[in-house]
Amino acid sequence: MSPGSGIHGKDRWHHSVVAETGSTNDDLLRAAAAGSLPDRSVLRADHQTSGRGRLDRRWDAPPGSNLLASLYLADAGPRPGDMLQRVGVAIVEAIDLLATDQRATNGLSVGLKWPNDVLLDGRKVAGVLAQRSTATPGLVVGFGINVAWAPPDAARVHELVDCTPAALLVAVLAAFDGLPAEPEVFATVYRARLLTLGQPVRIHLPDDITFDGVASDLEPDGRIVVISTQGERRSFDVGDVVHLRPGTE
Ligand code: BT5
Repeated sequence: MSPGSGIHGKDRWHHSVVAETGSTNDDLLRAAAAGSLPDRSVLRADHQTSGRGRLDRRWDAPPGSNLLASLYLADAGPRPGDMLQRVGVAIVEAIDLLATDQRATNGLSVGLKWPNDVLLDGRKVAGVLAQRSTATPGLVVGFGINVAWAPPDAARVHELVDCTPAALLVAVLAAFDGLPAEPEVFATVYRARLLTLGQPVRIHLPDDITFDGVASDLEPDGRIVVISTQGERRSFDVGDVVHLRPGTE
């Protein structure tokens, strides 16, 4: 199984920066459709006027304060979801590495909420959004990391370490390239960064149906296994889940 060009191709990233755009994901999808985008393109914006979250939600950040970037991977491999996991882990590792370098000592820890929200001190510090190019086999993976600003109840990297969005992007790309290519080895790394395992969760399914239990395992294909208090074991795909909430709700 090929893990995809984004992993094999340890050649350089094709890096662009813009002061303002609508959405870096939209820009790369458009360039990919026009056939003009090299593999491993990366676009960073100081400001997005219509930053996207999943399911048509918004991603907010005041101009110049946060890291807003997208990667284009021309061949994302047979399981594009793996790339989301890889970017999520790369963000966690980059923040961790900066904290180690700066000997950050306030004890705030960073990790992943399944499938790939990044949490700092239990609050969301980064979100990842993958979108397939309709015109090419490529995948655009965008990420927003709160560096100097966060909305209420979310976290900022500056609570832990001092860095600029540009420096953080370099650290994320280096961490991405340093991840193990072999899917089985990477799965171990992903699992080690996942805070959700062992947590009580509520799975929100369509039609207002919920399933409560403890997130106990991951299937080899990335689905999360939840065991209810009655002992019922079910696996959920990200596509089935409306919202997953670790905690006691
Ligand atoms: C995500 O969506 O977490 C994916 C966010 C991806 C954003 C990047 S920025 C670069 C690239 N270009 C884009 O246009 N998008 C990508 P989701 O899980 O749906 O989270 C969105 C929800 O998080 C919103 O409904 C808000 O409630 C909340 N939110 C908005 N801005 C936030 C922020 N800066 N920090 C934390 N939460 C935020």
